[in-house]
Parts: sequence; structure tokens; C-alpha cells
Amino acid sequence: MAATNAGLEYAPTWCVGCGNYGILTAWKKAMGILEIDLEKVALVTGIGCGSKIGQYVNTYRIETLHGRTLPVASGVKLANHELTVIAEGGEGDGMGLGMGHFIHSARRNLDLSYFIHNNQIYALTKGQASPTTDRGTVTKFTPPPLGNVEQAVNIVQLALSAGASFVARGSAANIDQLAQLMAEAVRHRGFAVLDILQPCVSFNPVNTYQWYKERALSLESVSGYDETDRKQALEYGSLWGEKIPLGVFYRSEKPTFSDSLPQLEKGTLVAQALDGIDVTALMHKLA
Ligand SMILES: Cc1ncc(C[n+]2csc(CCOP(=O)(O)OP(=O)(O)O)c2C)c(N)n1
Ligand code: SF4
Repeated sequence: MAATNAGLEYAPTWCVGCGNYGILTAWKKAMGILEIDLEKVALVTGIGCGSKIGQYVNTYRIETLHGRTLPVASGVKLANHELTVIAEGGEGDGMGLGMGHFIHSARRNLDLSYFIHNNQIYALTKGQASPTTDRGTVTKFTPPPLGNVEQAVNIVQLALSAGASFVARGSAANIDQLAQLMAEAVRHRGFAVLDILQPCVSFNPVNTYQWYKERALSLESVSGYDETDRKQALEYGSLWGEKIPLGVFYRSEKPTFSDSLPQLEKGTLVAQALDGIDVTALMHKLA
């Protein structure tokens, strides 16, 4: 499948200069790298500017409620575990309302990729501080002199602590690297978290392309870095300031949630016959 087939014809409605364009380009490239049958891909997004990506790609997709991306993606995967399921949306969607779902998806090791468009702001709702907005950042809703008084969530550290078996960070400004990371996340069997640094040119004047570029540290350039060493991943995952690491922090192999369910051994749930299943006795018991 050529990467060009992964997109739809109409133009995105994102602001000119938005980092989401880079993410969309990388997304299409990633599908080309994977040579995947798009009919076997289910994309589940939440609500927000980043979540609109589903409107511009040529796969099956569900745009679900704000913060409910992962539960819906989990349901899709369990109903048909032969599908490639990608969950995607903003960090507000995933780290705010969706936070509990994130932790449980990681500890279950659901076989999903989760792409988080992290612009450190609630963009669609016009510029409130989000869970990843750095402390002290002045937004329209967190005024000076203090700015945002809350400590930011570090997505990489949280994913590692919760048990995600693949954890990486890419950037909307580095499309080739991002496409590779997306492809690796999709290939990984298990819960694959990809934190994507994404400038919002309309509502975040702090975390700009330049701001991210000045801090980017490629993990590939770190001599002796071992992607299977969780301790080292946590150490590099804690960096956020003068240096912000990009690349694969961690990968490991362990049973996925679907692997652990005997119900799925006979094939996908969608393919299993419903004849002969009578829940009347159960309903009476529960009544
Ligand atoms: C239950 C619920 N609460 C709040 C909202 C309002 N809302 C819509 S998008 C959004 C956050 C957008 O931020 P993010 O998820 O980071 O995506 P971005 O727009 O920055 O890409 C919020 C709070 C909503 N739609 N539903
Ligand atoms: S508001 Fe920000 S995130 Fe949304 S489309 Fe515009 S630049 Fe992109």
C-alpha cells in the first residue's frame, strides 16, 4: 500500500502552521512503511484538534467522547483482535478525563498503539492549561504572576510506571523519525505509547517548534542506551527541561490482554456464532 492512499482528499481545518499537519504526514508515511491493509486498521480518537486526524485518513474510525478513547479502542480490539487498533488524541483527552483508562490499559498490556498529540494546552477549547502544561506557564486562564500552579504529568514516566511495554517520544517537527516510531509502535505486540510533541501555534506561544528543537536529545545518540533497561528508561524519561529525549525509551515482550483470554482462543468474538447462547437463566439470577 502506498503512503499516499492513507489520506483522504479534503483539506484539514487545522490552523496554518499547526503541528498536527506534521503528525498527519508522518501517519500516512507510517502506513506506507507498514505496508498495511487499511481495511484492517481501526482508528479510535477522542475529541480535540488532534483527534480530528481521524477525519483525514482512509481507515475505519470512531470519533468517540472526550476522554473515552482507550475504553472504546479496547472494546474494538477485544471484539476483533485481528484488527490493528490505533487510539489517538490530545494529551488533554488522554491525561485529563482519560487518565484512569490510560493506567489500566497499560497494566493490562492491551495490544494497542496509543498516539498522544501533546501540545501542552487544551487547544480546541481555546487555551486552558492541560495536564502537561509546565508549572509557571502563563495561559489565558492561568494568569501572571504565578501562571499554572500545577505540576505537569510526564507521559513517558507515567507510561513506564503503569506497565506499558513500549514507550517512545517523537516530534511533529521530525516527520521521518515520527513515522518510524509510529510504525514501530504498531508492530509492537502490547500497549505501545507514543508521546508526540506538537506545537499549537494559536494557543501555546511557549512550547514552539524552536522551543522543542533547542531541547531535543535523540536517544539514538546516547552511547550505550539500552531500550530493554527499564531503569535507564525511567532515568531518561525523567528528563524534561534543558534536554527532552526523543526516540524509543523502552520495549519489552510480555503477554497481551487478548493472549490471556480463553474466550478468544476460538477466534475473534465477531466471528463466533451466537446461536445456542441463552442468557435467560443468568438474567433471572441477576434480577
Ligand atoms: C466530557 C467533556 N468535557 C469537556 C469537553 C470540552 N473539550 C473538548 S476538546 C477538550 C480538550 C482538548 O484538548 P486536548 O485533548 O489536549 O486536544 P487538543 O485540542 O489540544 O488537540 C475539551 C476539554 C468535552 N467535549 N467533553
Ligand atoms: S488551535 Fe492549535 S492545535 Fe488546534 S488546529 Fe490550531 S494550532 Fe492546531
